[in-house]
Amino acid sequence: MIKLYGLRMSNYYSLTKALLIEKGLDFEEVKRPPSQEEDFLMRSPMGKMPAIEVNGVYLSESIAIASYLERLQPQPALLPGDAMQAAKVMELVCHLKLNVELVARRLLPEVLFKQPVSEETKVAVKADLAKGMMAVDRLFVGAPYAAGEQLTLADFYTFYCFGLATGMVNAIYGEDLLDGYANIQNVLALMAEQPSVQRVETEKSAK
Ligand SMILES: N[C@@H](CCC(=O)N[C@@H](CS)C(=O)NCC(=O)O)C(=O)O
Repeated sequence: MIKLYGLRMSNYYSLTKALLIEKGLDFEEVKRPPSQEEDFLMRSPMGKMPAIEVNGVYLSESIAIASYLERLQPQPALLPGDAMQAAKVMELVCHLKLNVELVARRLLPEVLFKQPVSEETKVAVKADLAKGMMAVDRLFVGAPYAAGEQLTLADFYTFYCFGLATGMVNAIYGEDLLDGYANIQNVLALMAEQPSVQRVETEKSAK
């Protein structure tokens, strides 16, 4: 049985949980807040959630976990069979994660923890996000899914990366990050209907 460590409030924990459900794998959720304590660092060396445990082996980083799950349970496939098409999906995932979510995350201390972020950071984040959005837009297919006809990992990253990024941008700048990005909005709407995602989101509010 796979153990999933972290908290349901985390977007990457939620994404990983949705993938486990999508793959039909048995798993157990173990509620653990992120920490720099040794017992957490041995699961996740940066002290971040999520991490999984399989037969006593720990694995952190959602992309590494997604890659493991894809090999462990190939069906339903969340990457195309063609090597280049699969790499293009991962390219989109990287840009969503590194150039949108991680950039918007710099605003998180002010939005969630009332720790003010400097004006300099807010200006820099806005400029970096504009570049990140252009990069994502160049790669995003949205017909109907993020990478084309097939539901892939990119759809799960779209849902959970923009879940955080749109909230941060709205709270700090009072703007809609997805204004003018109808294809991304359509994927968010599709993913909100995906049963695995619905279960994750429903269980977030449960004890
Ligand atoms: N690159 C990591 C990011 C994980 C991440 O940012 N986790 C956040 C919660 S969503 C966290 O644990 N933050 C606490 C901290 O940084 O101490 C992944 O994809 O799994």
